[in-house]
Amino acid sequence: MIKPDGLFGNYTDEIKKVILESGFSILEEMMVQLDENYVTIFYAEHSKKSFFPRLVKYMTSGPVFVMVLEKVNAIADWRALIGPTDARKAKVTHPNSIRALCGLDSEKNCVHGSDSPQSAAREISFFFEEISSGLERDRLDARRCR
Ligand code: YYY
Ligand code: MG
Repeated sequence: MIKPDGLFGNYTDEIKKVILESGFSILEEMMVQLDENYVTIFYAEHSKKSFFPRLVKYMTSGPVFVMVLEKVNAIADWRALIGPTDARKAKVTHPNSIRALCGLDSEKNCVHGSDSPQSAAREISFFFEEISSGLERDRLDARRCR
C-alpha cells in the first residue's frame, strides 16, 4: 500500500517502477479513501497503542493506493524493499529502501507491507473483496466489534 504521503508526494509511479524492476507482478490495484472505521479494522492490532489516534488521522488524510503483489518470497522481499518502520532510521540503515526514499518518520512512512501470509490474505480480502464490493457499513461495524 502506498500511504497518503506517498500519493501527496507523487511517488506512485516511482514506487511502481521499483516494484516491477524488483521482479514483482502487480495483480490488482485500487485507489481508496479510508475512513476511521476502515483504518480501525485494517490496523486492529494497533488500536490500543498510544500512537493510534495519530495513525488514524494520518491514514485518513488522503487516499491510499493498494496493490496485490506476486513474486516468489513476495512478503519477505517486499518488507526488505520498503525498509524499517521508522523512515528516519531507514534513511540511515537502508538508504535504498522505499521508506528512505519517500517516508518521513515512524508514522508517515509512505508504504505498508503485509507481514505474514495470514495478514496478506486478510488484507487482500479486506480491500479487494469487502471494500471494493461496497460491503454494508453495519456489517463492517459488526466485524469491528467482534
Ligand atoms: O508493519 P510496519 O508498518 O513496518 O510497522 P507496525 O509496527 O506494524 O506499525 C504499523 C504502522 O503504525 C506503521 O507503519 C506506522 C504506525 N506507527 C506509528 O505511527 N508510530 C509508531 N511508533 C509505530 C507505528
Ligand atoms: Mg505491521
